[in-house]
Amino acid sequence: MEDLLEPISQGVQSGEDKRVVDLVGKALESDISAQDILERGLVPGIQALGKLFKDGRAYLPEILISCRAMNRGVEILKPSLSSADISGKGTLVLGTVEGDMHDIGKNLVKLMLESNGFQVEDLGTDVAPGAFVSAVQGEAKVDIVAMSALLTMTMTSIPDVIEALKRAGLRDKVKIMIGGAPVTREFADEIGAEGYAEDCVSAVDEAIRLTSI
Ligand code: B1M
Repeated sequence: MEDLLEPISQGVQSGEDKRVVDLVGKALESDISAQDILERGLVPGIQALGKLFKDGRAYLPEILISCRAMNRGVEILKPSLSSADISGKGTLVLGTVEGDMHDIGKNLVKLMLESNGFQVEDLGTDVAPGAFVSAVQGEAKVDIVAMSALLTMTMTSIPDVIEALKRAGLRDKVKIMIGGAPVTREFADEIGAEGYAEDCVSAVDEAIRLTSI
């Protein structure tokens, strides 16, 4: 299995989208599960590049090229990740908070939630507090407002959304779930968010927990 997963990770790191597409296809044909390909091939690839970026050994254009390779790999996995038995488990409004353009992690969270029977309204990136409020008002029933933040600077937008929901009289009608690299369970507790997940797989467990309390 590692014979294919490691090269997938390498392909993402070097931004070779055609190679990634080819290898992901081969991995699926070899009966490696879509979840393993995602978690043990594609995601480690982009994470390894993140470390190089931090150390000044990779630059933004390289990251964008790798993101494209990662996204093309994810596209191929989508049909295999979709659950055959989609029964409505609950509705989420999901977005990356204001000032933040990162969406790879958010898109994976969405993919995993939808694959597990949740309905997700994706508001995209750089979502202002008012847009979260309008989205909740626009749906018949929203169970969870889910926010992703990848920058230390934009984490502070999360309490702004909670405050906007309070002002609109909606706070008690929804649960809040947050995540993203700098976000922690402690931060969630501090700002009064009921839910936190470290990765896209645990986001599903957390959404199930939140919709059952
Ligand atoms: Co940016 N960036 N970036 N970047 N970028 C980080 C986040 C950074 C840590 C890199 C670094 O310095 N090592 C750093 C932030 C430092 C900080 O504040 N702590 C950083 C910076 C500084 C910046 C810019 C300011 C750079 C600049 O312009 N000088 C700039 C900001 C732009 C903006 O948003 N306003 C910027 C820009 C970019 C790109 C556009 C080039 C690109 C984003 C492309 C895109 O998303 N479409 C990018 C990327 C790719 C990264 C890194 C390399 C990778 C992020 C990623 O996609 N990871 C990142 C370094 C890193 O994280 N190691 C970095 C893979 C993804 C699968 O993981 O997003 O963590 P992640 O999601 C996980 C979990 O966190 C969790 O589940 C996901 C899947 O398992 N999760 C949730 C996420 N959301 C969740 C929500 C939930 C639950 C779980 O519930 C709702």
